[in-house]
Amino acid sequence: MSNIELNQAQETTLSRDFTTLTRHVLSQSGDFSADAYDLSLLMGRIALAGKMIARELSQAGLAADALGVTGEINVQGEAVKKMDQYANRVFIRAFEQSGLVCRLASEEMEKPYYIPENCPIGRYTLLFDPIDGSGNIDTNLAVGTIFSIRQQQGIDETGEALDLLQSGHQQVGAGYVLYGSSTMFVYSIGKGVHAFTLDPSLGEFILSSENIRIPDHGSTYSINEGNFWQWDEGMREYIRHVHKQPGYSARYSGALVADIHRILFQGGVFLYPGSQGHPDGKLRLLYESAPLAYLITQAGGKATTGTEAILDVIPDRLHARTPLIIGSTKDVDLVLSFLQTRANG
Ligand code: P6P
Repeated sequence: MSNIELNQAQETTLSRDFTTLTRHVLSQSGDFSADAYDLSLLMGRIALAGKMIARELSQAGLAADALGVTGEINVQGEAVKKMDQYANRVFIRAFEQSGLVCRLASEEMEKPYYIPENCPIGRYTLLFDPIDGSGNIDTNLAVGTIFSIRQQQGIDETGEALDLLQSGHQQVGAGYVLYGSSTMFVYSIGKGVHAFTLDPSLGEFILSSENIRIPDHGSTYSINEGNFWQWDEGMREYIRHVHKQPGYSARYSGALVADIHRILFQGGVFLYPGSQGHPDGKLRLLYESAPLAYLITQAGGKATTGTEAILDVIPDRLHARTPLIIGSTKDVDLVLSFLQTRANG
């Protein structure tokens, strides 16, 4: 490599290493307004929470009393993992005295958590699933955090968060942190989808993929086939189709974020349909399906309940669930063709 090429390579690396998350969000905003700075700072606080959770996860296997369950049952009726509780507390601490977020709504909390010192100056509500896929923690498999950012509209006098019961189009930003072989931060504020990889030596998320576009088709279909006999006949016919067609691979990790991350980069479709016992499926709209639908749509993909675009769904309660079919446009459309054929009899 000539000296000139070496310098160019070093310049490229330097330029990349200085494209940190907060700088990127600011550049995405296109201006240096107070709103742009607030969003940049907010994203930076989420990233700090992600780094703290990543650190705890990396040591969970060694730290006494870090794995396993707390013995409590959350609002979802699920056993609370110790890491779920820890991650939820990290988010609360990350946003106290931040002046940014007035209200936190989490899978782990029945009601939203208000931070009075941040209201009304804090103009955002952060909705999040602190650890998605926490069943994977005790076996050291990938897990994630999912977040959705909405404007705080006025003071919620009743504390019922009725202003949050709006469609996913109200989101001003969304993303996830993936705790995998590396820790990644993927976000959008409506101007494309961008991925950052944590450089532990710097303690910074560094830009690794910008303006990600999901392939319009992929070989992956991601679904828990253990529920096969619980699904509608149209969904079963789709599964029989991909079983018979060459070129499909089943991939299902038990963590939504990990499965979506694969599909974002390689294409394919993730499905968590409704079932006879649970017609609304399992996944929660406001802090799982809607933020991921925002991201995948921004990347050129598609997300639907099977009858309605996820981003159009208006929930009737904070912890509402929806069926989810999400991924490459051609693959989602193929699923819909089976569902609609069956529905039309
Ligand atoms: P099942 C994890 O509990 C989660 O919410 C998602 O991360 C994951 O995709 C799904 O549920 C797994 O659910 O019923 O297949 O174990």
